Amino acid sequence: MKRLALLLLLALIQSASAAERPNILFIFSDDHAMNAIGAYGSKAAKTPNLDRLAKEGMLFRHCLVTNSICGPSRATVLTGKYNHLNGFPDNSSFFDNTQQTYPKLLQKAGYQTCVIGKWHLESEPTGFDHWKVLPGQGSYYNPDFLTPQGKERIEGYATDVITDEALKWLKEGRDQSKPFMLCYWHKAPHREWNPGPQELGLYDNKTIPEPATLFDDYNGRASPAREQQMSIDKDMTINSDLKMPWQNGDGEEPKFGGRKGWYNRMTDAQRAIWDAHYNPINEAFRKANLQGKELVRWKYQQYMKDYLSCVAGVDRNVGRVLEYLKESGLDKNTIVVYSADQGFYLGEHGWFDKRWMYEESLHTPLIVRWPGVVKPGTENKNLVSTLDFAETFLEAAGVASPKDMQGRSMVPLLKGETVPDWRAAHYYHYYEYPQPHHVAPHYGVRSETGYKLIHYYLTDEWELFDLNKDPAELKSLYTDNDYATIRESLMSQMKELQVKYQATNPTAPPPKVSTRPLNPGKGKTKGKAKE
Ligand code: SGN
Ligand code: CA
Repeated sequence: MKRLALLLLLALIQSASAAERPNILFIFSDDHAMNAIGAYGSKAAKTPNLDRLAKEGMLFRHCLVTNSICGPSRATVLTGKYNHLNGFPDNSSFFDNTQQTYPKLLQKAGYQTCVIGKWHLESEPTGFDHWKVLPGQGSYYNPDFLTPQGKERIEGYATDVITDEALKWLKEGRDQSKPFMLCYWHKAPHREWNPGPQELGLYDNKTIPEPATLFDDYNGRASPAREQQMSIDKDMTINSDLKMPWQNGDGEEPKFGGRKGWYNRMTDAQRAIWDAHYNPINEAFRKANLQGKELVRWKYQQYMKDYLSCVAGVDRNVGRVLEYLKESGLDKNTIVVYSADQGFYLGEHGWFDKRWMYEESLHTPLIVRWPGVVKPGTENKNLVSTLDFAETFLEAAGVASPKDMQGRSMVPLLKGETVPDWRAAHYYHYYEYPQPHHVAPHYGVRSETGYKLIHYYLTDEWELFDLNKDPAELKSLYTDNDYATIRESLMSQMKELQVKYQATNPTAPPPKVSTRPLNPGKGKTKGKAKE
């Protein structure tokens, strides 16, 4: 009899927990290219924890951003809207924090909400029960954080510190009777790709394979590809990006920020580890006196080693959080999402940075583990978007999406369902110009069938790519007669999407808040966006 009662009780508890709303752990890193994740096929990147997450979840091959740059991408994720509607088209914007966001809706529905780490939206976070965010870009070493109580500096390496703070909130900070949404948002692997003490040297004695387009000549494309300022050759700096102390002969001495800024910020102990790693590399480099292609090759290797070391720091820390979820039993009812604000160039076209509608920066990683819903080890090839995140989180939490959000919930895709009317083409618009990096503003569409149309509207130039035949996007077919039908069909898809997204006047400057008229709380988030 007793046994029966016990069994009944167990069954009751189980059905109650099955009906419980899931927690959401939203891991978002900064500038993490798909090509730097093992699960996406990288041969060089060491990402065992992300790879395991992919094995236990679903990996999306085509998660596309709406504007490949930090603040705008985050604004879209929060609002489920394009930048011309959420007022944040470029990094010098200021987020109207009175507008509707998914964290506010989840909070209203009884979720505990929290954001820790990179924010870059300049106004104070709203809709969060707890927040602790980096000012602007934040620092890799001994980062400052903005909190409702003011500024706080925490000693350590940003990726580790952000994780410590996230774990602290998970363990002690939240109301445990409620489900949670934790935005655990990393600074790494953003420029200048400063690795943490634990990862320095991880790629010593390794040679990272070069992309086929490292020495792209930009023929076959419109003028913007030639006129950018994001090339490893011309724009990657020795004294900051490549960690080299300035010396006579390097050109003008950098006056502020850059290496000086972050190097002086380190503690003596951190600096000793740093110097032990970089001094021999720097000496060898000075001695070698490389020129031309050899110099580009060296810069590429050093860039990639730093970048991948930053990625490895993110991966190790993701592992710490996943371990805690497991140990606490939270893993059973927690959706884990890994993504980044955009992709990044890892030497493709000779570049670093992002911004373009070309594949490497248009795509961003997306891996989702959702026990009992997502079949482990699966892949999805639909054109999903960061525009869809808000509505996906809301549906997962059982909250209805407001009509004015512009994405679509990915929950059916996560359940493995085929959705015949999923988007056939994705709309994109990049605005920030001319600095940094001098990438001409453009908008366009990328179709599910592998065609892409881009309009650089300042010079009225167009590009059309056939990704099936030219995956590296080296030859525009815009004026090729064989592609006339495809061009017309892309053009009409683009116009339809502009109507759908209320973007029918794409060349007009989008509404943007660039000052601070919004009553941002106690005004702790000082200053304009520092890029
Ligand atoms: C800084 C970087 C740029 C980068 C922007 C925007 N320069 O300005 O290379 O494109 O941030 O990045 S740096 O020398 O200061 O690193 S974003 O991810 O925040 O959009
Ligand atoms: Ca970014």
